[in-house]
Amino acid sequence: MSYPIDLRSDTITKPTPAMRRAMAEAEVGDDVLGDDPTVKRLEALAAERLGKEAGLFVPSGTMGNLVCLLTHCGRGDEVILGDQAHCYIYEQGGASALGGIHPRPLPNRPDGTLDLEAIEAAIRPDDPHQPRTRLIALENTHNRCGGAVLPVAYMRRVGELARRHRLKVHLDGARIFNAAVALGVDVKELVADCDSVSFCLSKGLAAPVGSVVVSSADFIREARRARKVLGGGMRQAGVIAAAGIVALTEMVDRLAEDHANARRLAEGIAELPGIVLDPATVQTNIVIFELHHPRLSPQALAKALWERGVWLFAIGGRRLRAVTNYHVTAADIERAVAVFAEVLR
Ligand code: TLP
Repeated sequence: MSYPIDLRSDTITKPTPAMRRAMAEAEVGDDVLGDDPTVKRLEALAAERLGKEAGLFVPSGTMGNLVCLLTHCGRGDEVILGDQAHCYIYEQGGASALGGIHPRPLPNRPDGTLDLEAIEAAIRPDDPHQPRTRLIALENTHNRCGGAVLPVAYMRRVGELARRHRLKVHLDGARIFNAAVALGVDVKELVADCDSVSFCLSKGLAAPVGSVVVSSADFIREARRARKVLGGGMRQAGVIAAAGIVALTEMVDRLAEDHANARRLAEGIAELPGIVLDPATVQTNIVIFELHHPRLSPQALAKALWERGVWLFAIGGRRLRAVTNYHVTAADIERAVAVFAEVLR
């Protein structure tokens, strides 16, 4: 049993011993000059895994999304995206602040999808009064929708719709390997209809830093320019890319353990006083629930749990979020459930 039981996010994961060794031994060079063999190896591996031509190593998921939006869209162009999307809510509006890109938010359904008819209806006509629709951005798994998985068939249908209207599709695939593992499909299949994908190495896969953007070779050439203007050109970045290679080769399959732990946590707390949660909706490593308790606000619950060594976040309104990760064991989950029971009863 490890203390504290840190369920604030999967971003808290620390590098594994194998990652530390790979980092210490990494061959490096100046990656802005194209000299870092380890970064190149990671980019090629990521592209191969996701079935795309090329990859680009970036420092964060936020930069991955921003680089892609800046590459797809010019100033005044519009991106259709979910009103619960990470890149709409949690990225400081970077695409509009830095790129003049106009967001067109549509309601995310509880399963993380956008209604296809609503997408189609939101596409602008060729009219000088209006911005030009360029891009549809999806998120899979969907963070604010409780780690919901967008299935292959849905991704396909959005791809078909986009092609019919000559639009591009970007995927915030921060947790795309969680989605692939939950569905039991090859990740390639899940992203086949996406023109660009940004995925994170430093969440469930436990690398200390970094994300990778994958797409066509032409797109990645342009994205590399966008990364540079944002200050994301890194020099001897092989030191961190080495951990990313271990993340991709050794850490994907074990995500199933995080999913099982999340489901168990949900089942354990769902019946407790004040908790509103259907455990059947927990598909991956994120558990979002509401609290309607006579004594405790969500903030008060988070504080009481914190004091007893169980860490999670209140995320607004009545909602709280717990995220299982590499450092949380099945025994920790049983302990966390017992602490919840103690606080809520
Ligand atoms: N998400 C973080 C917080 O920012 C909320 C978390 O703890 O979940 N896309 C998605 C879907 C994400 O969940 C995140 C991070 C990002 C992008 C941004 O990644 P980073 O933090 O590497 O910039």
